[in-house]
Amino acid sequence: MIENVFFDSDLLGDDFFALYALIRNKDIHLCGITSFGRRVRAIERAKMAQVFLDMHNAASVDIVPGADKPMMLDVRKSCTFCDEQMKWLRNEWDADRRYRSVLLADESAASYLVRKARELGSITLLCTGPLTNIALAILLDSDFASHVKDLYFMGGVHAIQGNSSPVSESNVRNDPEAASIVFRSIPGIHVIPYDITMQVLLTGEEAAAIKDEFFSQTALSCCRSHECRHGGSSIMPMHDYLAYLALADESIISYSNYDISIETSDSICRGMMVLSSPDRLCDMYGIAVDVGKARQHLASDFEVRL
Ligand SMILES: [Ca+2]
Repeated sequence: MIENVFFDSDLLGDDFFALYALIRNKDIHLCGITSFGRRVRAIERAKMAQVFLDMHNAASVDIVPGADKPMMLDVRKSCTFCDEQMKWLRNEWDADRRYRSVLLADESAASYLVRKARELGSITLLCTGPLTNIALAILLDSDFASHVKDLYFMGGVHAIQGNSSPVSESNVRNDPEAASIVFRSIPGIHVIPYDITMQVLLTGEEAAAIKDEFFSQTALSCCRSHECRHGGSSIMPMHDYLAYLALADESIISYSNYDISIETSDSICRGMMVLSSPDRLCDMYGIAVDVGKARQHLASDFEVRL
């Protein structure tokens, strides 16, 4: 059993694949969700997560909205392809339903994480968006990092061209200062980088074959987004779902040890993840993924023949 898990996410598109797998996995105890917003604000994303959890009978999970912008940068342009699916969830919120935990009073995501870390003593973080909320928690409480048992992060790129700049991946590039604080403060981070998330893919045909309509339509939106932005084939890379799998099944990903830092200078390298030879407590950078096994999990979690 993996106890005291918190999901910090920008809750859009493939984040919901990770969330669904998290709540249906009986070996993981998901305590709370914290959201990061941009064009669609964190509160709106938290409401969508609330609707989603209620639909799937996961009523005991806390949901707390977090930061709406990076620590220093302006908000950058983000994908709009999932807007229809998200709008559908948002409309469900507007209907006459009773909601419980979203907006835990006036508490921010960072102070919520600090409070829960103190209460529980030890927490595990699964992070599939920019690391702003985690960095703010570290700044709020100098002991916060010592309560983090494990942190799994979808982000960074090394061996291939990035999706945000030639040398950066968007979760890091969208808030390099936050990522830098987190990597300086928490040792032993499991990094699930773009290099390997681009190896676990759904095709457009496979997306259309998913039984659940919400996931099928979301996957098709992600396929269209990829086709439009990168050209070529209609595919959905399972970035955030693979980060979930790294937490759920340690045999899926092989890691190499590096001392990881983030380039924050105002240059074309801003947001680059720098891997140095380890000379202190190491981070773990994913270098290979068992694609067959990852697709088996995917087929089972989303009832689709792959
Ligand atoms: Ca995400």
